Amino acid sequence: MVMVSQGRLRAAFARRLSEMYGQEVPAYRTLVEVSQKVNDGVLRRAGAGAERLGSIERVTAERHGAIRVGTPAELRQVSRIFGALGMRPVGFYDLREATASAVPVVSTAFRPVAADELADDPFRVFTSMLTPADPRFFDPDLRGRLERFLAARQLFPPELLELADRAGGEGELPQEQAARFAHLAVQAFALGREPIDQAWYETLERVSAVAADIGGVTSTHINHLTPRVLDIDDLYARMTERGITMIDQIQGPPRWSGPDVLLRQTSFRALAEPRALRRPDGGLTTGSLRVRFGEVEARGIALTRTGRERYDDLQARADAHPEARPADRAAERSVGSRANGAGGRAGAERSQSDQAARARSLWEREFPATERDLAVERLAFFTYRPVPDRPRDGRRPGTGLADLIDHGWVRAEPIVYEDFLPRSAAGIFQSNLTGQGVRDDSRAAADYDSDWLAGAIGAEVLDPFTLYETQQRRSLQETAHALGLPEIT
Ligand code: OOG
Ligand code: NI
Repeated sequence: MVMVSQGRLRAAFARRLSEMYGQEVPAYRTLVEVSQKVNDGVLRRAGAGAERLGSIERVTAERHGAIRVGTPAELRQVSRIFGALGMRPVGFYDLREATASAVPVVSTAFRPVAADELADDPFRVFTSMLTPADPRFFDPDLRGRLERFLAARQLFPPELLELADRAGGEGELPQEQAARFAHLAVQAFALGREPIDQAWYETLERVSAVAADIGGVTSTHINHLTPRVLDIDDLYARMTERGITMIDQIQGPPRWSGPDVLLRQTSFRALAEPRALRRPDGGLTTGSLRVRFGEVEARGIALTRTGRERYDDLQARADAHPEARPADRAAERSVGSRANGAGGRAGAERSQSDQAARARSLWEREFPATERDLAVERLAFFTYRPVPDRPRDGRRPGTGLADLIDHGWVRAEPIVYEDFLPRSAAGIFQSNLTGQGVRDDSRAAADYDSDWLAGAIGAEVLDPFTLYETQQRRSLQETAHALGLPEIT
């Protein structure tokens, strides 16, 4: 019997999902096509340097998706399905107050964690769960109706979950069942066809478009599928040339002359799609909903906690520039009224490009501009290796990392950032919402944290920093051993 490993199952699922999404959302095909052109260009320009943050095979196949579910029980099922693909929950993101719009969710990302699995196919899914218990969004009556609605629906057929458990338990599936699993899983994440209860959907939409997207329908869906590019500024320009209106901003670190770190993302709103709606009088009608969008990203080196604090601080300072405030406020206000006039939009663009320029100059001044400095200052994560043709003149190397790198004993290879950024994620949510919704800040938030999420999923939620740290530490130990050093400091 031919068996399919979890890794191969993950790659097959990601491929099929991409086919489905390409059929349903034509703009995604354009995005993939343009991404490919951008990557080809970088490869031609930069040669092997283009592959410093992953082989071109990995980068070309690399995607992340996003889904949203309603209850801990649904999240546990999602965890079983992604578990079958060798993906574990990593990180806790609380997006509830990260935007001006109402985004009542907490999130994690399911992804592979081992370096070889990531190198093979790093497919990841940003997964959000609704927080009906948060009284800032839902009053007791609405919460009760919402929870009853969610409890009555079934997102995943039992056959899919059974196959998932088998793949999860045994680490593989026979070929035929693997194909069946991939088929059922892709179906489960396609856009639902069942008519939507219009009144219910609109009730939720008044509170939050995200709540309606999750709790107003009887199914879930992939809401975007993001390819990876090696030059996101080039991609942004090319998409704009093709007449696709991108959001005003590339989220994350600015374009600058130093190494790529963390994650830069940008997105565009997908077209409205026709959906069957059930009117209050019971009749059917066709409405249109915008629930899917396009996104693209460039990935860089993972930062340590200290590096991440530097990043957060620089971003906050680029935003908080005193002269920028009034313009930024105007830009925020204009988000909701984009359709009404070009003035607000031009203002928003100006303030966005000012923000980008400020961020860039801050970075050029303050952020280490070489991988070497990021390594030595312990701001970013690397895999360390002994240099094969290191000096062999009988001298003993010192144990300091800086010396070892500078004198040709040790090489540092960047560890790619495999996770998400809460601020960017919130920006992605925000940029694709229609109404602002409402959040009553006079009420206390319901508590949700990483431990709560782990309890809900019934599995450990891994800490991204710990994963990178472990990988780095192991490589330092192995390198020390190979060089006959007690340790590297
Ligand atoms: C998820 C948005 C977050 C990202 O790349 O930061 C995200 C969603 O809209 O459901 O995908
Ligand atoms: Ni995304």
